[in-house]
Amino acid sequence: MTHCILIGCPVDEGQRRAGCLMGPAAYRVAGLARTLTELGHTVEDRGDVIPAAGRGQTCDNPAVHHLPEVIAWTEALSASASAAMPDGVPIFMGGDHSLSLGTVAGVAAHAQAEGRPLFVIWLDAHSDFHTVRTTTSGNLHGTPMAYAAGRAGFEPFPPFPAPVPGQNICMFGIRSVDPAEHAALEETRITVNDMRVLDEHGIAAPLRAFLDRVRAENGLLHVSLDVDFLDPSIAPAVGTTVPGGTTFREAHLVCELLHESGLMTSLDLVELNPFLDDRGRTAKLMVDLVGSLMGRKVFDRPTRSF
Ligand code: B3U
Ligand code: MN
Ligand code: MN
Repeated sequence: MTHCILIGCPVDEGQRRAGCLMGPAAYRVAGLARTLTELGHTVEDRGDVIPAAGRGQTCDNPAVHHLPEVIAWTEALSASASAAMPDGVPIFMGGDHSLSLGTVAGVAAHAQAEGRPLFVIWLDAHSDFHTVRTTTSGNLHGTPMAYAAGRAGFEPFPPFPAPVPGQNICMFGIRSVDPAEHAALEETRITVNDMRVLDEHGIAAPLRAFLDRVRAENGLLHVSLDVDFLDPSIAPAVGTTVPGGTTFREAHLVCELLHESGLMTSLDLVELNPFLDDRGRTAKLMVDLVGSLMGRKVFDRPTRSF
C-alpha cells in the first residue's frame, strides 16, 4: 500500500497549443483517485499548485516565450515536490512537460538530503534535451531533461540542485531529436532507447537492465510519462503527435515492470491536452496506465509456465 499524493500542475506556458492546463481536471474526471483507492492505496489530493507572478526575467534567445512564467512554475513545483516526497509518492498531473523543470528539481533536492542517488526514466517521443540557448521552437517543454542533467544554458533559472548523472538517466520511446539535442546527448552517458532499440529488443530487457542498476544503488526513481510516448492512434490528446509510438501493450508492460520493481518514488503525467481528446479516451488511457504502474494486473504471478 502506497500513500499517493496527487498534485495538479496546470502548466500551459511551455508550449504554444493551449489546453494542457485542463490536464489535472481531466485526470480527476477520468477517475485517477478512484483507480488508486480501488488498488488499495491511500490518496491525498493536494489540489492545483498556484505559481507566483513572473518576475520579468529575459534571455538572449529571442525564440523563447513565457520565460518568467515558466521560472515561476519551476520554483513553485520544486517546492511542492520536495515537500511531498517525505510523505508518499507524488503524482504530478500536468500540464506540459516544462513542469518537470520543477518536479525533478524538487525530487533531486530531496534525494540529496536523503543521501541517495536519483535515477530518471523519461518515457517520451522527444529527448527534451534543449537548453534555453539552443531551443529553436522557444518552447521550454523541450528542455527539462537537460536542466536535470545539469547542462549549461539555464542561467535565468535557479541552479539545478544536485544534477542527475547521465548514467542515471534512461529514455524510452525516443523518435524525434533535434540536431542540437543530438550533439549534446552524444557527449553524455544517458541511455537513449529509441524506437529502433524497442523494435529490435522489445521494451522489457532494456528496462529491466536499468531497474537492476537503480536497485543495486538504492536509488530513488522518478518516472516522467509524456503522452506522446504512446502512438497517436491510441493517444490523440497531445499537441505534438509523432507517429510510430509505443503500443497499448508495450506501454502497459513498461508500467507493470515498473510496478514489479517497487522502485518508483515519484511520477509526472505530462502533455495531456484534453481539448484535443476524443471523448476522454487519452485521459482514460493515462489513468489506466497509472493503474498498471500502481499494481493492477490479471494474475499475481507475472511469469506463469505455459
Ligand atoms: N524538440 C522540439 C519538439 C518537441 C520537444 N518536446 C515536444 N516537442 N513536445 C522542440 O520544440 O524543442
Ligand atoms: Mn516531453
Ligand atoms: Mn514529447
